[in-house]
Amino acid sequence: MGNFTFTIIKPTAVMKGYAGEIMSMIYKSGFRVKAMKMLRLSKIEAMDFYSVHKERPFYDELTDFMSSGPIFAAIIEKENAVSEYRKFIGATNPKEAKKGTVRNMYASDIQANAVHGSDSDENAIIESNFFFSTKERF
Ligand code: FUP
Repeated sequence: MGNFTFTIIKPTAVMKGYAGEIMSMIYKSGFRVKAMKMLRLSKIEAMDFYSVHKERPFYDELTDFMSSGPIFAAIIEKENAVSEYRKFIGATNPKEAKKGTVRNMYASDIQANAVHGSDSDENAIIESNFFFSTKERF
């Protein structure tokens, strides 16, 4: 099991001013921040990042959404980070997300579901490399 994962605080959550509260929850759950930045993805970058979903019906809408405003991207560290973080953020669909999870508290709907969390150690590496150089990691 790896000790880091990659997360995004998505455009709607940033726009609504939830980024600080979400980061605070992340720290309080025992994650250490290894890297973090605020940026806006272009449509092309969002399509590249979500290319695993390119055959899905929601791909165009999802990549429009993910490029619609600034996001926070971060690499966070904890033992069993990928599974611990997915438990912490809750189900993809906020209607199914358990009480107290980030998506239960801050998601608007299944698309604007507040945060992204890598689904495997392999993807945590790929996604971290998409956003951060080695000089940006601590
Ligand atoms: P997750 O790993 O929890 O982010 O969920 P998925 O990999 O299944 O989905 C990736 C993203 O696609 C979700 F964050 C939101 C979006 N999505 C939709 O917009 N509509 C859907 O029906 C399912 C997912």
